[in-house]
Amino acid sequence: MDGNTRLHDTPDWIANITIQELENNPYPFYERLRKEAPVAFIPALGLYIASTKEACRAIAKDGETWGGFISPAGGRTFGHPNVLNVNGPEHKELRCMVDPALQPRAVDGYVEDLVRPIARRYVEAIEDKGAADLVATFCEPVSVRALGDLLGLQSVSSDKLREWFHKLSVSFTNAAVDENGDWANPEGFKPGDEARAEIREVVDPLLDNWEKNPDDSALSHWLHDGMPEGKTRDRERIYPTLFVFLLGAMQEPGHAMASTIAGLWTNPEQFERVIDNPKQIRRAISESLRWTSPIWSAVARQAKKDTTVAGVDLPAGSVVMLSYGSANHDSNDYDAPSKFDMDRKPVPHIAFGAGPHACAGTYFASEVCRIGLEELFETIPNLERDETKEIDFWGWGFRGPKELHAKWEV
Ligand code: 261
Repeated sequence: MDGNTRLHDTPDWIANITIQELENNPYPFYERLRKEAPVAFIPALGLYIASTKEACRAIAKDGETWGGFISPAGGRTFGHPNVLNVNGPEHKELRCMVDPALQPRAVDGYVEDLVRPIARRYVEAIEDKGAADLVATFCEPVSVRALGDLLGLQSVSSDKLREWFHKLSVSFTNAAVDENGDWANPEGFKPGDEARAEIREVVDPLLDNWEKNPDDSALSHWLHDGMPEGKTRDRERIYPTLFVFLLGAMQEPGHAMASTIAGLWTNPEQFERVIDNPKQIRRAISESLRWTSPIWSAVARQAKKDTTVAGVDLPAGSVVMLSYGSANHDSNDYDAPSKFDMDRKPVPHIAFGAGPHACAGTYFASEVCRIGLEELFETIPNLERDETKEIDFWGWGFRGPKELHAKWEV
């Protein structure tokens, strides 16, 4: 955490913030940050946070000054080198490994055949029940099955993939440090350690097979693409990025689907409009990504040289976390930002980031959500919120509804 260990004049309201408060509801704290300290040092995290759209965008886009950097808890969870925290040629190599399967042109070629049957299967499993928690029975399973099958993990059950991302997520977001900069809760990394060990046990034999028998799966391509004839990529260069995918790319399309439904439930007129006109699902997803950004505050950058952002001087080595979920509520860009409103002016959100480390899965994730929600709304057009159950959003690093109780006449 070099560059961040200097003494800071931190006001009490910032010094006393806890990760738990942020996880329950980050919005009030961030509203004040955006007004009073758009780039602020947060002692509980041992790093800076950027909270406005302008600061987040400026940092993300400026790859000359800012390099991709993983939060300390993220580095502890994924290991090195992963696609989030390498730069220059090393970053290019890992992007060349993951990008081909996720290019819009490639996705258009397979995504219907991949995702629609999956979505149909999970909606058929609940269709006759008349009630369900859509997070556990639909959003998460569709999200993990779509990416799991793309990667070549057909032999791993959806429940196992869900367990893995939940465990990796607990570890990734175990970010609190004490006054010495040491982990406040070292036990919090255990679930991630367990998941990683199990993932290697399951995936190693699959990689053994793909080394000799390449196929169409994305992981087979990760092994072979860009390698000299007869050589495959070293596994230590694959696993850290695979762990990144098994967390973020597995979890976030599910969060996005769930938040889209929850957002629509806050606006019955717009919900009805989307059910009647599925072409509007794309717009609903986009507004939902702004309203509750799934990767709310989980990516960071490190200054390569001394620089100034939002009037704050940041020495080389400073780490700044980009809180996109806050940037997407910036009142400079959005009126009444906490309202879900599909009809608002389409000012682009920054939920997929920007610049050299912008999300590789932007198009794939959006298509998974679109097809998932199309199948759900077409099969169960009389879907309603179960008003007897609360909708609790949770998470600061990653955010979405914990459960989403729906009912319908069968
Ligand atoms: C595939 C993107 O995954 C992540 C993004 C940001 C933080 C952690 C992740 O696993």
